[in-house]
Amino acid sequence: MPNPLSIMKYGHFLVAVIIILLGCTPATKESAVVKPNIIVFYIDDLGYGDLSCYGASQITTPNVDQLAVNGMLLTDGHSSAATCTPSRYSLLTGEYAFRNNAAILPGDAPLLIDTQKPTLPKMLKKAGYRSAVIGKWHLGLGNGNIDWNGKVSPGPLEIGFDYSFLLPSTGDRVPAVYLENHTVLNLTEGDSLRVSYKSKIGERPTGKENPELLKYQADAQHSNTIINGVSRIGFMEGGKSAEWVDEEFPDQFIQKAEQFIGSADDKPFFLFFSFHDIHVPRMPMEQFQGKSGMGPRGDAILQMDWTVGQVMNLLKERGIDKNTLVVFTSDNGPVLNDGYEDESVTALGSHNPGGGYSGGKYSAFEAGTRVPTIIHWPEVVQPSVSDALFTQLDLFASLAAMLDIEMAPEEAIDSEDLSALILGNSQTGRATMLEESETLSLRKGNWKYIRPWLKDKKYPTWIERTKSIPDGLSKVPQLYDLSVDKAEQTNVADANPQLVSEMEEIISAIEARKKRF
Ligand code: NG6
Ligand code: CA
Repeated sequence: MPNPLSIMKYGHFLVAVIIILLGCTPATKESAVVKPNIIVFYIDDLGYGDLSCYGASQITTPNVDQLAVNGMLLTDGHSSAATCTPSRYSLLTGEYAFRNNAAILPGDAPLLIDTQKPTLPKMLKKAGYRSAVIGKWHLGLGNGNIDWNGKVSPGPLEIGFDYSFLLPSTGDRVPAVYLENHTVLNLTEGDSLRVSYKSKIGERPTGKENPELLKYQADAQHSNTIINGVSRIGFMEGGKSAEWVDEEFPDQFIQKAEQFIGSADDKPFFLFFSFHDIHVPRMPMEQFQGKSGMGPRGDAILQMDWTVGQVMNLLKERGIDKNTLVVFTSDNGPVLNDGYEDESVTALGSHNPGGGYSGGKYSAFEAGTRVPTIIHWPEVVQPSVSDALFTQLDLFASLAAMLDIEMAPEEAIDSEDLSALILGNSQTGRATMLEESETLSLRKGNWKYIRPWLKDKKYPTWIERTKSIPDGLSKVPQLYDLSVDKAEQTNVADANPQLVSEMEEIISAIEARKKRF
C-alpha cells in the first residue's frame, strides 16, 4: 500500500487519505483525516543571517539546520512586524497589528486580543486540537489591574489555549515570575507580589541606585528592580518565592513541553513554543556560556539551537516526529545592544545578523521582518528552498485550508491561504505584503516601498522613549528594487512616481479593509 503521507503532497491531502482508507476500512470523515501535530518554534529577535542554514559561518546551528535540510527553507519569509507584540498579535489572529494599534507592551498591560476574536488555537480547536503556549507571552494579561496573587485572567486560556506556561511579558520586564495557567508558579502565601511601571515600590535594589550589583550595565529603561543580578524594566515588590532564574528558562520550557506532549490523548496538539532566546538579557545555561566566541548573543543562539533539538527528540521518542508540522521562525529581526552592555557588539567579528539585509529589529528596512522561516513536515513537505513571499500571518488560513476547517467571513482577514505552496503544489507566494514598523512598508514582488514617516502617525512610543529613530524611516517616500539592491541603498522613488502612488494606494486599500471581530 502506498504511504499516505507521500501521496498527500501530490494533491489535496484529505482526499488522498480518504481514498487510501476506503481501500482498507470503512472511513468516516473524522477517522479519515490525518491531522498533524503542529509546533511553532517562535524565536525572539533571531536575524536572517544568524543560522548556519541561512549562511552564517561563524556559528553552527545543527539542530535547526536539520529542519532546513529536511524541510522547506523560505528565503523571503517574514514576521508581520519589526517588534515582538505586533508580530505575535498577527501570528495568533491572522490580522495586521495596526488594526489594533498593537505596539510593544509593558509587563502589566491588559490582554491585547479580544476574547471574542477568532484566534489560531480557537480555529484549530474546531478540528479537535489541544493547544498550549509555553514561553514568552508579551500580549498582555488581565483587564488592566492585575492582582498577581490571585487569578490572572483573561489570558491565553481565554483566547483558545488549553494550557499555558509563561514568562508574562519579556525577560527584561517584571514580574520576573512564571505564570502557569491563571496562577503565578510557586508563589507562597505572605510573599505578596506587586508590580508597578510608574514608580518604585518596595525596598528591592534597583539598577539605578545600586549599579555595583549588576552583571551588565544597562540603559535608563532597564534600570529598575534587580533580579538575578540584572536590572529590569519595571518595579517588583515581594514575590521572592516565585522568582525565575534566567539560566533555567530552557529546562523549564522543555519540561513543560514534555508534559504537554505526553499528556496528549488521541487528540492532535498545537504547541506554540515561544522562546525567550535570543532576547536580552542573554543569560544562557552554563554549558553555553562563552561557547560561541561571539558573546552572550552567540551563546544564546547555541542554546536556542540545542533547545530545538531537545524538543525534536521528544517527538522522536514518541514516534510522532514524522506527523508533526514544525514551523521555525522569529518574531522580528536582529539587535545587538538592546539595553544591556553584554559584549554582543564587541565580540561580533564578521558575523552578519541581518544576512546582508539592512536594518534589524525596529527597522523599516528588510532585516526588520525578513527572518528565518522553515517548514518541516517529513514526507509531506518536500525538502526545498522557496523564494516565495510569505508571512507568518498566512499560517492561519493555510492551516485552516490544509485541515479543511471552515473560516468565518472576515476571520483572519489579512491571512492568505498558501497551503499549495507548503504542500509543494505551487511555487507562488503572496503578491503583496505589508511590513509593519514605526511606519508601514509594502512589498510587491521585489519592489519595496516605505511610507514616509510622519511624527504624528501611529506608534510613536518607542521613538519617544528612546529618542532614537530606527533605520529605514524617512520623511520622504522610499522605493527600492530588492532584485538589484538587497541592502536598500538606492532610493528610486523619484524616478518611479507612478509605482510609488500605486503602492501607496495598495497600502490604503489594505488599511480600509473592514474588520468584523
Ligand atoms: C524596547 C526595549 C528593549 C526590548 C523591546 C521589546 C527600551 C529602551 N528598549 O522598548 O530592550 O525590551 O522593547 O523587545 O526600553 S521585543 O522583542 O519584545 O519587541
Ligand atoms: Ca522580539
